[in-house]
Amino acid sequence: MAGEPQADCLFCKIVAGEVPATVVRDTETTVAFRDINPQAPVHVLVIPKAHHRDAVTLATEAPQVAADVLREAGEVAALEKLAVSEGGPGTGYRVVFNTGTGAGQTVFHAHAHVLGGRGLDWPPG
Ligand code: DGP
Repeated sequence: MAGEPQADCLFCKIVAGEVPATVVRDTETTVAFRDINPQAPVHVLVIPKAHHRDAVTLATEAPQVAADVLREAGEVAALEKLAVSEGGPGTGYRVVFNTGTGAGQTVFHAHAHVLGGRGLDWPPG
């Protein structure tokens, strides 16, 4: 059933506390933790606690939780002083949802990457 924990899912194991992670925020529906392989000075993943395979599937199956993930991305950015309202050089951040293997998705449990703390090129690679 949609949203049920999957035994072979790494991020479900992080939600369950079976795999350790450096958690920066925890809500009823989401958890945010530092990426193990950071691509920027700030690189935090925001995930729904429920299992959905990617962000668009999450938005279809549980739209309120998709909104929670996006709101939490903003909370993480504020916590990490990336939010545009902080002003100054290097502010602003990117929220990325890699979707599908061709786009670089390697963990099939929906997650937002929150990246910042350095200049971010456009277009991305
Ligand atoms: P993606 O490639 O978009 O599916 O992103 C998956 C991210 O998950 C990738 O940036 C690395 C991160 N990651 C993989 N394994 C672990 C882990 O065990 N702990 C943490 N904190 N992050 C992980």
